[in-house]
Amino acid sequence: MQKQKILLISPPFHAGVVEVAGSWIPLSLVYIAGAARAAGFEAEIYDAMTKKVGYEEIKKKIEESKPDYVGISSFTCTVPDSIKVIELAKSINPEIITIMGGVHPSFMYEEMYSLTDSLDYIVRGEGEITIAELLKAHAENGPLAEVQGIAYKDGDKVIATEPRPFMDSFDAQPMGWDLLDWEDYTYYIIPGSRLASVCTSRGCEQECTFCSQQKYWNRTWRGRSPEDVVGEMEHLNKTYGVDVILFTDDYPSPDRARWEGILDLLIEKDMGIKVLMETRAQDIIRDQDILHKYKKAGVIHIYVGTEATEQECLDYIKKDLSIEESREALRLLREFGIVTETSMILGLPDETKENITETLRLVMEYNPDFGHFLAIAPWPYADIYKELEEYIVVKDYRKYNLIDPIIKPKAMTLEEIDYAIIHCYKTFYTKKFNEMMDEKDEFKKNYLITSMKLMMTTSFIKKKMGSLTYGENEQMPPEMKGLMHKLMGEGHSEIKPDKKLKSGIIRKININASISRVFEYVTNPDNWIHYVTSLVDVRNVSTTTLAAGTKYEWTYRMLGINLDGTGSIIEFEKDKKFVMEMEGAFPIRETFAFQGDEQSTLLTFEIRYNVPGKVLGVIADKLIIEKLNVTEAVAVLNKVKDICETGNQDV
Ligand code: B12
Ligand code: SF4
Repeated sequence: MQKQKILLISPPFHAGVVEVAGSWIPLSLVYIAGAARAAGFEAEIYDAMTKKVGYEEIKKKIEESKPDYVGISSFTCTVPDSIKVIELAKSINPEIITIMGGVHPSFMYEEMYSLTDSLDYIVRGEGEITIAELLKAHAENGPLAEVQGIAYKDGDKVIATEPRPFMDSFDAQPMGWDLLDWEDYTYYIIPGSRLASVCTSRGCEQECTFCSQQKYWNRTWRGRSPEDVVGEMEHLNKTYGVDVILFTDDYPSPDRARWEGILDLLIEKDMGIKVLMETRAQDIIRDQDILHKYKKAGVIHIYVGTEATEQECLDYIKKDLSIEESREALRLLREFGIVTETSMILGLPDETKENITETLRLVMEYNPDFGHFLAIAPWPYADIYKELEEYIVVKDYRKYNLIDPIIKPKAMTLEEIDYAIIHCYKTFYTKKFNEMMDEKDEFKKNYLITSMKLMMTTSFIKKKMGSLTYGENEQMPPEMKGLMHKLMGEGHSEIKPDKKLKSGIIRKININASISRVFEYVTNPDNWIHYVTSLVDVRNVSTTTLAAGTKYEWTYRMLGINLDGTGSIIEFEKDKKFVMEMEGAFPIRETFAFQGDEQSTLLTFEIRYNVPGKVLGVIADKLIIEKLNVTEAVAVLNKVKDICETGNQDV
């Protein structure tokens, strides 16, 4: 009998913060795929999040793969996109069984069934044993009620079976590493690197009230043995050339003996793997006598969750931490040459402008290499939720991304919170620019500069700090502009907006369709990703409001790199002309001119752009030469012709 197949998909959602630094492994799916295969099923992974593809590609993938089951992982801000994916699966084939896992559906299973009719099962909590039992029970018509840790619908009733106890140990799990497209995973800060994720422990015994993780793992902690962890790292290194690894653990180091065992083994194996991780400030202080081992074992970057700079606030969110501990931990890491990152949670109900000013002052004093100023997101299953509920003014889960403010504090508006966050970013990074240029450690200096460049060219930071390439420079403090020139090289000024765009090509095509049909098709933002194949996402634009001045955001994929930018419609003359200008790595203007009648249309397409000089160096030149050339223009025109003539998007 042919094996049944599960296709595991990551939701195509992008908050644009952590993704700036790398393209990350969907580790939950690697574990689930491994467990499904061990249970006798075929498994496939489609990492739509990392591939930055849209629903059209996901649809194609599902159609090609013909799975019996589609599984998706979801946390709160990815819920709407996860639902869209399973709805898509059902629309392609209603026989496909859909399964969701992850923190949000695990707690909010009733809600999930109220949001969609396309969801068959939820795997609640740790997934490996549950998925194996669920697939088997389903395939063999076994009793579902006996499968621990799932939810499903029986008529109108949502049934949740009894919780699944955590595995005693999760050493030696079967993994689906071979199912990943390894070319996709790299840590942009270290060019040419191959990035993977390893989970050395699960859970956390702390009780921070804003955190979903301690709730998810029921305030338990389990660590894998050092041999198992390092063995897996060695396998990844040898088999896939992995040389940068993120430890996904919430808290990898509470057990010092185990942790030191991992460091010792890494030192002994000397694989040259660089490790990125997070831990608690207290452990850094505890480990000051072995911080040299961290460094030697390859740990290059540590995130320490400081969360707040006022003791009162730390106590309120039950963060068992003192201000002094945060300060000391960051100081120690600096002393050992490890890159430090931390974040502050802003926007709790009692937040005031004065508090935020003080938080910023103290963060500057803590002086981490990277600082994040996050808007509190009230996960509906977190301990703090009840206290925050009455202050919630935003319900859209997509915005529960730690960037968009959700809570309106008593004494501040949402706009004020957003502005305060922007102000914190600007002030903090202006100071950082200066320090970075003076950094003595060459590795660290390059690391910081590359990170900064990446941050500057992506939508989130641009939104927060003003465009550093051109356009919205007004938002950038003058001293920062100067530093940016220094950072990006002398050519930086050349990518300022030059409305007299120089280079360009023009191509024309005859289309056997009416001018109104062609105009309508070309100008509909929903269609842009269909006829411009390297465009992977267009955001914040509505088809109904399109006019000169309409703005939008886009993501392009070129030479395997995703580029974000903003665009605006410059001219919109019905059935005559459509001009858009895009701002990102370099300015591009695209003009579509329409001539014709009810029967046929002559479509002229012109691309103009500015060569950005030395600024983005070889990459930009390659993009211009290899991509924005005749091939691209002709491909666009052919696609428009094909679709307008046949009405079929898939041609
Ligand atoms: C790596 C990571 C990422 C990566 C990759 C995510 C991915 N594709 O998996 C990247 C960098 C892209 C990312 C981004 C973000 N992340 Co993130 N991320 C993590 C992190 C550190 C590890 C996730 C992981 O791999 N865990 C290891 C796996 C094995 O565990 P697991 O996911 O829990 O999976 C198990 C079970 O949950 C279950 N399961 C999970 N999924 C499924 C699916 C099926 C079908 C089944 C059957 C079972 C199942 O089975 C698995 C095995 O037991 C977690 C924190 C953490 N420690 O989990 C945060 C975390 C998930 N991220 C979070 C957030 C907020 C974000 C961002 C919004 C941050 C930002 N502003 O940029 C963005 C949003 C996504 C985006 N694209 O922009 C939050 C989510 C909070 C919440 N409750 O909703 C977390 C929990 C961090 C935190 N401490 O708050 N993230
Ligand atoms: S914030 Fe960190 S330390 Fe606090 S409960 Fe969550 S995982 Fe644990």
